[in-house]
Amino acid sequence: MHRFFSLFSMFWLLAVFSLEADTGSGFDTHRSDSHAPISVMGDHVHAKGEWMISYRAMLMNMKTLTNGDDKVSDSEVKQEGYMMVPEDMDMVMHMLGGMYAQSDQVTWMLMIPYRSNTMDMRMLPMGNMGGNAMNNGMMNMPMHSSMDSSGLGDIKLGSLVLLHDSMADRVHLNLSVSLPTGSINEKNDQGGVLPYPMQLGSGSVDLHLGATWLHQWESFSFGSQLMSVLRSASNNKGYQLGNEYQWANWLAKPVGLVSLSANLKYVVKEDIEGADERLAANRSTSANPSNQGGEWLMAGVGMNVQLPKANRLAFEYQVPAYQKVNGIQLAQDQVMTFGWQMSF
Ligand SMILES: [Cu+2]
Repeated sequence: MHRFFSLFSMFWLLAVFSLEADTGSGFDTHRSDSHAPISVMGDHVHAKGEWMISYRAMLMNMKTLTNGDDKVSDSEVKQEGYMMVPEDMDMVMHMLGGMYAQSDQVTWMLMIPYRSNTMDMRMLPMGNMGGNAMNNGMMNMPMHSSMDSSGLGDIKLGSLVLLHDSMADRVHLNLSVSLPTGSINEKNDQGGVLPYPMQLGSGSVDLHLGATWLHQWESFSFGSQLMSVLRSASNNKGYQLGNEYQWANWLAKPVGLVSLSANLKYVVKEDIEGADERLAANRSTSANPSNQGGEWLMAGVGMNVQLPKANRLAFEYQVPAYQKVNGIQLAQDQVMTFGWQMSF
């Protein structure tokens, strides 16, 4: 936590001291690299009266059961008392976005996500589980199973407020709120509640606060964005997702209508507080509230392409350069983001 606060203050000191006195806006919003890599959201503001609509698809894959930053074996997991482990998880998020600039200083934004998740599970070998397991009817359960969930996620709305606009730099604040429109009551065919990562929303009103700094050189650009997701309260199932903190830093090189980017993003997600009483925490590792969150350093390469009529297409591919999960979880494998944007 305070690690992030110190990063935050460093970021602002750097931003404030490195910016030249305001010499009027010269920031070129028409360059191919004036938009960040597509996985970064709320990266740019618009000029007064401008609209933008966008679509993003994010595909995330998780595999390899991990304890902290190390692979973990079945027998170690069983020793902790779990009956099942996840083997593989795919998360897809489709996101519709809208932006409107009320003035050069204030841009409003709306994001509507649709999520779908699949998780393959494996029963741990019975071995010394003995009579208890048999009495619970565990013998009748298949070795492998899979579960899925899909639907609307948490709708987010908010504003971007431009604080500084000079020849080479722009700094804006990201101020948004998400509403608990995503379900936290997803169940399997037998009516059992799905574990935390399979739910579609947080169940709480969340604040999304951050700041973005963009700098342009003649033939390169740099961007840095700090974002936080702060949960306002416990949800009606008795738990609260952990707060999240992200720090993305990217370099982009415009080559005509194409922008090539490299992005390094540090993500911290805190553990869940409380628990969904309907989930037995020893049933699978992902049903335990202390096996959630962690830290990830994601490295990505991406491309933005400017097309006629203010259309843009973008793609980014990210892999973890480092990760350490809280407790036992599947490790992040890769993230792909596709996007289309059109302004008018
Ligand atoms: Cu936009």
